[in-house]
Amino acid sequence: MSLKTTLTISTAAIALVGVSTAGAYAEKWDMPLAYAASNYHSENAAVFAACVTDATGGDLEIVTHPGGSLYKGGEIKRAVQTGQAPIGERLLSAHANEDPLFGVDSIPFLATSFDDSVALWKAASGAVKEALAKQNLEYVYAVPWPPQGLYANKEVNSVADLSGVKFRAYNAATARIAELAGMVPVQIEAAELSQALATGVAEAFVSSGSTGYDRKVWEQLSHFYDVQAWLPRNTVFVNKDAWDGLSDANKAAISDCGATAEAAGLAKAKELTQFYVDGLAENGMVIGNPSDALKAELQGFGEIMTQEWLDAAGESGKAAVDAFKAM
Ligand code: PCA
Repeated sequence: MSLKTTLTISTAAIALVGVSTAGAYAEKWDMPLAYAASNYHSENAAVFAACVTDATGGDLEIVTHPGGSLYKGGEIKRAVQTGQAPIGERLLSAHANEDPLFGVDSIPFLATSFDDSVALWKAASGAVKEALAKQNLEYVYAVPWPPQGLYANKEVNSVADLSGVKFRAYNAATARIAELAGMVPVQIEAAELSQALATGVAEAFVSSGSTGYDRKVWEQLSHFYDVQAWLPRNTVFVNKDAWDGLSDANKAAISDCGATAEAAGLAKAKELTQFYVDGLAENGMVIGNPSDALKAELQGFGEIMTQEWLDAAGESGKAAVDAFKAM
């Protein structure tokens, strides 16, 4: 018997043992993630996956695939809707063109702190869950990114300084800001951001300190303005058919581990916000607050975009925003 055959047989034997100890219906779920393995969202998802695997005694094993390695960010939601992947994590606001409710967390200057982000989610998540259900998706948990600021390769004192700049957008809201500011939007996933900056495809963007830090954008860009414009979320969802096929115990494991992950992810985001901004500064970037002029102009865009969003989102959108404002 050749060495290769021996190895193949013993691997098969190990696999069989694995199946028999994990129970007759043991399942393995691959979970695509768009962001880097070292990012706190991805680390939190790995803890969530281990939590489910443990809580089900291995009956349902979840394995994360960070960095867009299984599906790229832009493909993850469709992959889960169609059952190609049973579970996944996605920046839901990137799909606001499908349903404006998915963009409730990216309305400029509506909810600009962690506390407001939590309150907005309390007010809006019911409607978002319903919108997901209409697309064959079961909501599990969502975790915010730190507040969004402006990255540029030069000093920016007003919107006029941004005219004609190539701007990396990650959703419809960021593309709309680019349009309002006379910039040229280009949709790029975080995984491709460093390359886009290095090749001059993009020269500026809006994101958190987290993504600037992960992508080492100090290699191309010089300024970060801590605008604190909104806190978008990554959301984890399960294919509805896969969900319906689970035992009650396994559903409970996902829900419980999801609730834990939502709280732990939020705490991590808060804890790391300053660390990321400090990291940008330590690597030579100029960190500042936006000038009064820039802030006022961006807030003007926020007013326009809030109205546009309310018009598009209809009754349930308005109810969510009203409930948030009343909190
Ligand atoms: N990082 C993600 C979305 C929001 C954020 O802070 C990104 O830039 O893709």
